[in-house]
Amino acid sequence: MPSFGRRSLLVGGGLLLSACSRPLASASGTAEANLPIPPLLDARQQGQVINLRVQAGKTSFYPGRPSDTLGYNGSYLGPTLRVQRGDDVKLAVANSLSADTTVHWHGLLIPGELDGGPHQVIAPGATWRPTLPIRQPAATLFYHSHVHGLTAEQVYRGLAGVLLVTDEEERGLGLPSEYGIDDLPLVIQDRQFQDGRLVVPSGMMIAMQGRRGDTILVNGAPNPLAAVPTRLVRLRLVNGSNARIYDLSFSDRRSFHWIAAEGGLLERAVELQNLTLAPGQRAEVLVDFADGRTVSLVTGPDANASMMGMMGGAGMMGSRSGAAAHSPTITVLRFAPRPMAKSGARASAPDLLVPRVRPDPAKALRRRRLVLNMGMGGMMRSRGGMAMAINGKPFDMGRIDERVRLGDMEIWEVSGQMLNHPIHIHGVHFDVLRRGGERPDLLDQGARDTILVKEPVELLIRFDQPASTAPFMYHCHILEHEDSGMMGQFTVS
Ligand SMILES: [Cu+2]
Repeated sequence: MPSFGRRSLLVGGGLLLSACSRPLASASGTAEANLPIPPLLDARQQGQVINLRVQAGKTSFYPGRPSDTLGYNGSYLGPTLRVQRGDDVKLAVANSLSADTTVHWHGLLIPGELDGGPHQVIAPGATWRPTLPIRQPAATLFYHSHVHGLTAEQVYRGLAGVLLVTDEEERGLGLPSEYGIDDLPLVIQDRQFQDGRLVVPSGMMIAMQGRRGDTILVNGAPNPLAAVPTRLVRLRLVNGSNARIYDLSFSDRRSFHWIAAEGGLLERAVELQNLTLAPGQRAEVLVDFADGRTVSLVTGPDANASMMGMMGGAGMMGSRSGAAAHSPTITVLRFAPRPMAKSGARASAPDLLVPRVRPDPAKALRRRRLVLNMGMGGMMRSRGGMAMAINGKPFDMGRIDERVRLGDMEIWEVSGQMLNHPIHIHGVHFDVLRRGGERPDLLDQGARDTILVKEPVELLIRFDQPASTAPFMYHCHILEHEDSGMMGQFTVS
């Protein structure tokens, strides 16, 4: 624990983002930071040109305690980018760091050479100019660094942001859509602080368990307070943590409606009381604040916490980083509903969202099997003593692991050793067919790009994006596992 109380340090804690759509003054006179809202860059309003500058800076998560951080167009995290289906958007990403970086458009269905994976390195001083064709349904996506070997540290220090795709179909549903008012991006991250300054833990246990922290940040603010209107509000939940899996619910156990997974809107809204969100996953939910009561979004223990205990993780279980992972529930952020100007959005969640033609598993032409390996000793040994690999092979930039035919449908059976691992596959959306040989879980539905596996999970995947000049990646989204070799690459041609 830091040597001083957290609460007393939060006054003015919203200094981190250079521009916000909402004043940062304390709403209720409490000492909590208000929720910062990342600035919105709408591609249409910018003539379909978006400029991002990758930069180093100082962020005071706590007043008078600057930390060394990274951000896009700011010192920590980046603006929310909004693009429309059917448009072509020109990006210019300038790297002003002294290290290589990349920007991966996580969830965007675009060809391999535009994907921003480890092969699209932006050297210090260079600018990368991809034109992104947006040809997919409305969704909450995620952009972040994906430079091999440094992904975990660069994301931990702040290189991540939200990317929104919109379309006519989504706008026709009357969902809450006033950015920063009743439509809130919430990037949830756990981070480790010492005396109010961000620290970057390292070592063998970190490679095993991923970097975790005792403090939860939302949009870069520790445990903030969000002022929301006393009506239906849409939360776009983004797990931007390196390794932590959240089990999210409300402190009063109120139910909410889950309306979108990584790939976009579901066919029907699903009423839930809690929702699991693994690193790299996103979920959109509708929450009714009409009763005006203050309520908190809280999380239960990490689904991997008990396994990490069995690994004897001293670093994890010690006083510095154990608290957040093991307390029964901890607060992510608080909501203070208050009357605000009326909107045209609907008052309650719709039952039906968007129809979707589900891919037919009978059309799958091939089955592949991926085992995410985590082991010690033998052929699996690596520098840190803990070896990360897929199908026994640690990641190699020079090796193509799988070759897929463009337009084909396949079933990939993915399982993970020791922990629950969030598998992310670039360039595709997929459906979960079976989990552990049974029907998928309620939370497995929808078009997905990242899903938790331990028991074998069958994914039905259609490969519609070419990756011939540069391959796509598949990897564990526990970023330290990815950096340590739990990643493979495939071509589509
Ligand atoms: Cu993993």
